[in-house]
Amino acid sequence: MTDLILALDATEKKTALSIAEVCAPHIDAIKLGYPLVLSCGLAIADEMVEYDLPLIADFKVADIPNTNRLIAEQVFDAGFSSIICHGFVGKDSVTACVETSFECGGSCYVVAEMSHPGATGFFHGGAAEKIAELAMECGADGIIAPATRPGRVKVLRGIVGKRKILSPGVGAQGGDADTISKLVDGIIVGRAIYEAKDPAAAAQGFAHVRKV
Ligand code: NUP
Repeated sequence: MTDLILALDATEKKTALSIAEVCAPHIDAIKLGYPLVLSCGLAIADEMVEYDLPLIADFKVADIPNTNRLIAEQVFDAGFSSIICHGFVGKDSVTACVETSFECGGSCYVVAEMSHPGATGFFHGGAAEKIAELAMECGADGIIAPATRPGRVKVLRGIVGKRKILSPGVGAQGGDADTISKLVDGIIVGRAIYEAKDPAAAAQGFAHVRKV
């Protein structure tokens, strides 16, 4: 049983808001990333307040510590409750995101391994494990790990213990909700919901894996 996080990558503001509105009763959080924020601005977070759901900023922040801190401050000032950062940039950069999240009353998730096929080129061979260890060392709230590779999620679970795993790749990327929901704390679903003819019904279709 898991949380259902809607990856709202629709780029048209009206469409995005109407999808969020109809899906809100069936989801546990909304993840916004570059597609929607570059199209509508960070203030889109304000317009989502009425749905009363945690907002996750998926900017995969990957810069020097000072810039990471400045980015995280903007994100939390805008009303987000969580931020996603990259871990390969190292301990000081991840720490900047984690500390800023803590100071702002939010949470921070570190990408340990990505879900797309090409991710194996860099994240396999020990890198994902090292990043997951780093995320724990830095006090992150959890990691991002791929729904497309449940076996890898099990390995990473061995490193992060009870800390949270949020998992993208369900649906459009081929990940299976039933399998992965037993292993993680949140599944992240984008196109399978927001591109559906009836997004609310598509979101409701995941009700059996939600912990409600
Ligand atoms: O490894 C990752 N894979 C991934 O798909 C890390 C991510 N943050 N994402 C994001 O999850 C991706 O950018 C998109 O917003 C969402 C998955 O969307 P979809 O494939 O379900 O449409």
